[in-house]
Formats: sequence, C-alpha cells, structure tokens
Amino acid sequence: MISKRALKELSRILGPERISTRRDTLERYGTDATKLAYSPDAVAFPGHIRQIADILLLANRERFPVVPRGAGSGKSGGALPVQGGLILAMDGFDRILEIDESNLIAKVESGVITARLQQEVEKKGLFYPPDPASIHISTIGGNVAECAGGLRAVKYGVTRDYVLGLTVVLPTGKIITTGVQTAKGVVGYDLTRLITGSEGTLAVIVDITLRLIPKPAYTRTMIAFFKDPSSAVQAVSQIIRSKVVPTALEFMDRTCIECVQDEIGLPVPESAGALLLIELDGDQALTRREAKTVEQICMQRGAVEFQAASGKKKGERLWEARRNVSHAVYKLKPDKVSEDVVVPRNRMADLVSFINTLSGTYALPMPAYGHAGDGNIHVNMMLDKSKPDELRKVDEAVKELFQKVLEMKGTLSGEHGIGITKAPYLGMEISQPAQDLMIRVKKAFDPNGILNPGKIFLA
Ligand code: 2HG
Ligand code: ZN
Repeated sequence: MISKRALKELSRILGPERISTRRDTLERYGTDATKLAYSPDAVAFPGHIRQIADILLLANRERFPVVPRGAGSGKSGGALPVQGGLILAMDGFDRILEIDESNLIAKVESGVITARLQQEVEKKGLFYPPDPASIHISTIGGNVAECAGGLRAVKYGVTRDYVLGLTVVLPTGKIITTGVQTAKGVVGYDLTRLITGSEGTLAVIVDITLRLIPKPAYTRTMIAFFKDPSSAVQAVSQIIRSKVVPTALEFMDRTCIECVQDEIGLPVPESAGALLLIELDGDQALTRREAKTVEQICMQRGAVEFQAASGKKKGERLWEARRNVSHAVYKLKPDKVSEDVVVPRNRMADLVSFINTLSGTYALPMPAYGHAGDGNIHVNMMLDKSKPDELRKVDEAVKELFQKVLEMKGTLSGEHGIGITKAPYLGMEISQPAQDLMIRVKKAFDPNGILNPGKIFLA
C-alpha cells in the first residue's frame, strides 16, 4: 500500500498530471494478456529517467512495490501488480533515438512499439528480426524484459541475440549502462544478458541499443496442409535435417485452423488436420531452390495441399491470420491457460500426440500451434473459469504436460517467461541450488525487494 505521504511525494517528483489513482486507469493498468487482474495503488507515467530513479529511491524508503510495464501484452503476468503498489508505465518513452546505418545499430527507448521499430529500420534497408506475434502492440522494453521470441526465431534467434547494451535504473535508484555500443564487447560480467529476460525483476529498462542486420532482398511464403499433426511436424524435422533454415516455420492444428479459417483467405481442404506456414528469405534464386526442397519434403510427408502465396499481400494476410490465433481461440471457450513449452525438435511428433491425448483425457479443447521450427508449441488449454471442475482439470493437465516435456529434455517456457502463472512449477525445471543463486542475484540488485515482487519465485 502506498501511503498518502508517499503519493504526495510521487506527485512532487512527477508533476500531478503524471500520476493517476483514477479507478479506470488502475483497472486498465492492473491487467494484461493473461486477463488476470490486480489493483495497483497508483500508476506513474514518468517522462524522464531521473524521475524513475527518484521513484525507486522513494520506494526503498517507503517500501512500496514498483512494477514496470510496457504494453501489458505479456503472457505470464510479468507486468501485473500482484502486491499492489505503483505501476511504472513506460508509455512516454517512445522515441527511436537513432538508426545508425554505418554501425548497424539502433538506439531506442523502451516504450517503442516493436512493429514501429521494424518499419523504421526497414525504410533504411535494415532489419530487426525478432518478431513476437504481439508485434503491433508490444513494446521493445517488454520484449527485452521477457526475452521475447516470435515467428522468425528459427532463423534469426530471439530478442537477446540483438540486445547490445542497455541504460537501466537499478531498484536502488542508480542509473547504469550495460554492454556496448559496438558490434561486440566482453568487458566484465554480461549484465545485459542477465537483465534481458529477467521479467522486470532486476532493473527498469529505459534505453536499448540493438543490433540490426541488412534486410533480406526477397521473401517467399508457403502454406502446406497435412492430414494430421504428426505428418506436419515430421515434415518440420525433415526440413531442418535438409539444412534449409526457414525464416519462419509455424504449425497449427485443425482446431486453430478452424478458428482463423476466415482470416487465412484460402480454401482449407476438408481433410486438413494441420498446417505449416513457411517463410524463406534471401536472394531470389536461393529462396526458389529452398522452396523446391521444402515442397518436396512436404509432399513426401503426405501434404494434402501445398501452395505458395502469390504476392506480398497474400503472404502478409497469412501471417496476420497466424498472429491472431492466440485471440481467435477464445471462440472455443471464454478463458484459456496458455502454455509455451519447447522440446527438442525431433521430439515434436511425440509432443503433439501427447497434447492430443491430454485433450481427450480431460475432455477440454487444447488447440496447439506455434513455432514448430524451434520445437516451441503453444498449448492453449481452453476452459470456463467459472467452472471449478474445469479449473481443476486444467491444473492437472498443466502438470502432466510439464512432466512430459521435461522427460523429453524440453523446457517449460520458450518465450513467455515464468511471471506468476508458471512460478509454482519453477522447481520442476530449476534445481534448488540454482534457484538459491538466482534469489541471491535478485537480492544483490534489489535488497528491499521493491521491484516487481512476487514474480518467478514463489517465496
Ligand atoms: C504466439 O506465438 C504468441 O502467438 C502467443 O506467443 C501464444 O497465446 C499464446 O499462447
Ligand atoms: Zn509465440
């Protein structure tokens, strides 16, 4: 709870127009893509890094939680104010500070929308590959905090592979820079990597220096329908084995296809039980050759139909349909628990068959889709949270899924993080000594535990 005195001080630090305790604002900033809701005591809209530093100093003195927030598109509750306190909305930090064509870097503030950054760098013939499905709403700062992945990770890697340096405010109120403004650098511990993916628990990210690459000359999008999920993911393994690395290699099962059928803009064959969406990039001759290989593999694996998207517009439409699956599945049930597991790519056939069995056992829809090229499948367990029976079933199904994934030498989260939704399961993957070390790192950054408390670790 933020005391009256602290609220007054916040208003002095920020100016009264940059702090709100209005009920509608608290409601808007108290929820995120998980649709869970908590009430903060106030929302701050800082406009300057110094204000963030002063807020954190005050939070240490007065002991109230501070929760940094980008766009609230997170899938594990990382930006939720679970213990109340102050939401630090980074909306005002939305400037692209520099796109440096000579050094292939961009400097941006953390509240910049990811799609906007991509468009701006592409105007200069450059490319920022990380491409989370939430790209039109999510911010770069949120992407860095969660180490977002996305559709192009199979070829280009995830957010951390592009973060060269950061300017952050530590929970103690100190402003520091980490990493480099150069193409490489190894001076001291890699604090940039530590903060990237730390889910807003170690520092408030203010400025980010990103690595860029030249924009590929040509892209080609293809869609392949298969009779069942298992043939589709076997085609994925074979594509990877053939040494073709697509820009994106995405999977959807039949239920997902039905949810976005109208948006796909193509007739879906009756017999289709799954699809793969594939993008290749590079020069025209290379993508043509690779497209042939991909088509041959899909046909060998029994694709019932294979089509190349004719033209950029058709391709973009397919990708927008894919981005929308996460929302479209709400057609099935009012609520979902969305999981983000990864298995070694050659175990994907086992994973999709397990999901199918799990869905049958618990008699709940569990549409599965995602970044098959990475072995990263989103299992959306659909339910009605007003029904205790369904809640209980999902709870058990999640545990079973996680056990199976770990048996396969997989991991619980490929890109959404632990936040609050997966905190109860952290110990299934991370040993106690490793957790203890992480907690000591957190304490070194944040001795009073004021920054984004209640996340990742249950204690
Ligand atoms: C995606 O790939 C996102 O669409 C969201 O990571 C997945 O809601 C989900 O489970
Ligand atoms: Zn995803």
